[in-house]
Amino acid sequence: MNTEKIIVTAALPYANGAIHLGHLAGAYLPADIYVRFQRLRGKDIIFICGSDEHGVPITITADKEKVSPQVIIDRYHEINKISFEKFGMSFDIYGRTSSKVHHETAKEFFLNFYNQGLFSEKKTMQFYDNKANMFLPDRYVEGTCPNCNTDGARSDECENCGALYNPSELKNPISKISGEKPELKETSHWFIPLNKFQDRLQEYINDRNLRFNWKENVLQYCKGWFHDGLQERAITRDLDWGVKVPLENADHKVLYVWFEAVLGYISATKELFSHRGQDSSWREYWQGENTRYIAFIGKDNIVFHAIIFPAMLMAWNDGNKDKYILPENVPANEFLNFEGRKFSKSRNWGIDVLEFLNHFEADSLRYTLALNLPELRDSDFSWNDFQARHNNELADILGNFVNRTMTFVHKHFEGKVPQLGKLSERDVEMIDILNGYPVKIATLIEKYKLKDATLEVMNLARLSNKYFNDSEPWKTLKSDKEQCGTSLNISLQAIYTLAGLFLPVIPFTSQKIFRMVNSRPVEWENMGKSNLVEGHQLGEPVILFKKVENEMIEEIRLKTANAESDVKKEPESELITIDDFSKVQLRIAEILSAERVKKSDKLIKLIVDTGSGKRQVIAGIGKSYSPEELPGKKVVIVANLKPAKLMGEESQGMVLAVENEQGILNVVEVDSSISNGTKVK
Ligand code: B3M
Ligand code: ZN
Repeated sequence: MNTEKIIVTAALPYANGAIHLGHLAGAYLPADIYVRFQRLRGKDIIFICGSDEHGVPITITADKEKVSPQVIIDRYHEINKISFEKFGMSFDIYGRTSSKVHHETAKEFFLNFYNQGLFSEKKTMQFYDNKANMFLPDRYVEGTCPNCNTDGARSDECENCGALYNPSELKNPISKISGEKPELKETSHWFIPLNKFQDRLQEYINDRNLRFNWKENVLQYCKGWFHDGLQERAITRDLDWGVKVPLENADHKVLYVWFEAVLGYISATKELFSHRGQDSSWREYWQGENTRYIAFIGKDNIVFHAIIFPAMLMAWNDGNKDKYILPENVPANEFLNFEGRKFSKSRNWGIDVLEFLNHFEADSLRYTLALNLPELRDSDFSWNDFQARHNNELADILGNFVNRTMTFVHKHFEGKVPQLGKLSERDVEMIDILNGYPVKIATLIEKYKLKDATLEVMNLARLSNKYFNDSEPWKTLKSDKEQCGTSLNISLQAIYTLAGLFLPVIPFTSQKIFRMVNSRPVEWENMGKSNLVEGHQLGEPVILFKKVENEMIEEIRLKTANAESDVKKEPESELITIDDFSKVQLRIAEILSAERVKKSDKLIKLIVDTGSGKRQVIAGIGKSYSPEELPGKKVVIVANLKPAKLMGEESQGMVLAVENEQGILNVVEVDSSISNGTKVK
């Protein structure tokens, strides 16, 4: 049997903006920790990432800046590549979906499916801008909602009331490109029948979950999709930017960005091995029976990686001799907030990676993020926490332990590893602890409990510090030099173990420590053993972490949390009287339960307690929240709204929410101490 191989991929970020801390905590840091760990275990592993350079997100940014999409992708590909390098991401390749190999790979998949007769071709009506001579993707058209009459509704959905409709129903449509009224024109697209794969996908996820323990948030999300029933999905678009549909009569049509972006993992692997002069080796990974494939992503990408991509690979495998492997696991994280709020570029809320690393070390950030990973639910980055973690843990515990041990050995043992003499009970205990640690940490990392793994390694640093203190080498130096040497020897082995086990999380520091002890990491399993032999000459001690002072935090806080000053001013609309306002009854209600509305990824059915009873409210927040995170929230509802039907479900009221620049909704919440039914004035 050929030896086990591992592919790890991290979501390909759109090359239309700079990576921020939220991205790092969502997918990239977890992936990097995992990969570095597996490399230390001697595994044959490849780590794949790159820029996602197609789709409407890119063209919209380009339109806004009045430059070509190429300018945008070149700029952000470069920025993100450098950001990742400085942050210590150890990708084997950072590819681009604009590459030739990628276009060929994507076309190959499309044609293969096409020739298998997998697709259905269907005619639909789509907005067309006569002035700009192009079909308008959804986000390029705005109008008035046919359901609630709100302006600014998209061509097929209203963010305000959650209604879904056909583009032909939208009132007063306006093209965002020309500002003109677009016309509806017939177009045809190719659809992939995901419904035909539903049973096999469910079986696949069940199987992988039983064997590899999928994360609860991912399972729940998939369950929601299966519950609603998978539908046919259009995999082409009328657009000029992207991978051209490789058929005659398909001018101005490209592959839907998600259809080809996931294939970017495969094309980047091809590129990696062609750089290495082993053109066909990519198959040993993607088509090797003994390959484990793990896809790290953020929660908004779950459906594409756990459902659509596997369905595509199944479809390929149905019609071809060379079979692709499917993901073993898709350990998606939830979102990271910044100082209690969602990241927002336009409101200047949050911080880009490069900016951060202009002020602080990558490892301080990696460590803090690792301890705040949104593994099960959304989490938060705060400057106070960052400062405290850096000062009280990295500097005071790890840095201090390494430094005091190293200086002591240099001062009293000529910088050489002292002999191990007779062992006291304390010594034996410490040696046992060190021996047991690699397995303990490995078990956590294999389960994607990276937060716990990081906590535990820092605990080892605490224990080591305590061991040093309790051994009092400064006393035994005079009373019992052999015993003194023994505790220093064990402390040095602890430094070595810490450097090894911390390598996946804080690789730059780890390297410094290995240089200090003048050695190199052994395989993970052996990291807790006596790896520094007696008499081994150590290197010079250096300070690992300088303190982060309050002024440094205040300076950057001002720079990066300038939210209020930047909020857009709403144009003054017609004024209303206080009587008009008092017609609207706003009340506090508590969400008791939440579930997705069938066949809608948008709508969530809420049962709320309004103080005077329970009622059902349908909220269009399904793309921003999973049902599990809603119960318990105290929200504001419009209590005297006429009941309305949404996708067949009656809604008795409306939940207030605000939308950020990424289109993520935040429900307006109040403190849990406010009672249900309280009037909002
Ligand atoms: N570019 C979405 C995102 O950046 C998308 C991921 C593609 S992974 C194949 O979140
Ligand atoms: Zn509406």
